[in-house]
Amino acid sequence: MNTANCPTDAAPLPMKIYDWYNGPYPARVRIALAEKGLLAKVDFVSINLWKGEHKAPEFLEINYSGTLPVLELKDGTRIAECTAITQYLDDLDGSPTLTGSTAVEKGLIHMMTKRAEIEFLDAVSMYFHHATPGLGSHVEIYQNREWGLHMRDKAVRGMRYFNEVLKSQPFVASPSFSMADITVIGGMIFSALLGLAVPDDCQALREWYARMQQRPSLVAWAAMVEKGAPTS
Ligand SMILES: N[C@@H](CCC(=O)N[C@@H](CS)C(=O)NCC(=O)O)C(=O)O
Repeated sequence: MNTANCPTDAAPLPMKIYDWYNGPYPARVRIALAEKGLLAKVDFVSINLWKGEHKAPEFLEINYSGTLPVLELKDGTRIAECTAITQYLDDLDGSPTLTGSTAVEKGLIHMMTKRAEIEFLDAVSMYFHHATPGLGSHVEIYQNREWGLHMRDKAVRGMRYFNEVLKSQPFVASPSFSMADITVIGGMIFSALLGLAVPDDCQALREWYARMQQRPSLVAWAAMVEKGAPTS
């Protein structure tokens, strides 16, 4: 075996990830890590969203956007944005399973990932930050309830869209599990945290999610969340 083509071994390790244990966006990267068998190669650094640590000047130096997660390599390189992090992790072993191998797969996975963000996950997030107490008044310095409710309705439309997609295919973007599935999973996780119900008529989406929850990566994530917030 030509180990020169195994960048996982050559990757600057250990990697560090700034995240919060049960955040829906961090979940995307933790699930990707588990799918790639890389969880043990990462040191997680907790940034407490509820205390607003992600908006502190020290953290804004790490990620201008003030959001989690952020991947930090041993050489100090920092990669924020779940899609970018997942792409990096997937390329490490030269065998991308989550972001596609062919040009068509890559195109479709990126399209459906972006669609899952815009139509579902990010809309749920906007609902949370604008039409609920969100992370609290010390973090939510601007709220627009009408916008938040509009985004909630958009998210429910997004659920119906993905339900239609999943009526005719087993995965969101391709014949196999991908980053696009992980992004819709993020939307489902966030919706569940907020009590935003999946409409009864979204049977295909419900069945797909029940299947996804049986994947070892999601089982591991749920077990980690079950343990509760880190103490340090
Ligand atoms: N586009 C970003 C969004 C990240 C994001 O919104 N993360 C949440 C964590 S669940 C966050 O940091 N929220 C805090 C806030 O927006 O105040 C990504 O894909 O990484």
